[in-house]
Amino acid sequence: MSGLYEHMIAAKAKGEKLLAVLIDPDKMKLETVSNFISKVNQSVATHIFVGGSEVGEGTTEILVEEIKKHTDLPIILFPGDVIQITDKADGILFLSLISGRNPDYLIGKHVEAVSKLRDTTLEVIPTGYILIKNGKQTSVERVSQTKPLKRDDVKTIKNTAKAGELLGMKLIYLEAGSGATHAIETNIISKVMQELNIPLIVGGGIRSKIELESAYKAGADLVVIGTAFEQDETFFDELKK
Ligand code: 1GP
Repeated sequence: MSGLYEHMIAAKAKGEKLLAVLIDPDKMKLETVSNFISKVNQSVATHIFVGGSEVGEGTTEILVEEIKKHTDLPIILFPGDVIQITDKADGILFLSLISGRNPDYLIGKHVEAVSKLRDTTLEVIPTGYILIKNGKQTSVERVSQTKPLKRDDVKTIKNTAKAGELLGMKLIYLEAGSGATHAIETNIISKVMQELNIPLIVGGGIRSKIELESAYKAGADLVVIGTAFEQDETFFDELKK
């Protein structure tokens, strides 16, 4: 599969909204993949993201192979670490945690990843990853040892996103954190969207169709949902094609 980014750009130009279902290899059992993916296939989801903050070596590859057996949707790695890179997926969000100041997550892990990426055909999509405070400590915060940006400091959030774009990143991802108690506020999404020419991803704490639509309306081009589907697969019924 090629042209993942081109497809995102084309969708943005047409005002078509995208939805990624996030699957954490640490939480998904192989025997439940087939049933779960059949629900994804019947929903409006356009992408499957695979990744987590703390995933054991080899787990991601086995899971991606299993998912591939059941869907034609593009599978994009959303890796918390270099060990999650596998050629079995179609693409990878090459995330730089630009809200933080930990050199490992800004550039260090990326240097480490290159020897693995060289041997793959993955489409690499440079992504500015911005963690925004949601009230409780997220696993990204804990693992990366960085502080999220404050919700009320919209100026810094906007400037961070724009700096990412000016550095040549192709996507900006506003992250409230997996299982966040509050999704990113719509005013933050719309202010950031106004700054950017590149597609905007929003994720973390989105649990209802209303919240999903509000994020789209505010300017998110692609929304990522993981926990809500993990906790209640009937949510897919509300999102049928
Ligand atoms: C987490 O943005 C993703 O990295 C999705 O978050 O699990 O809260 O949907 P949820």
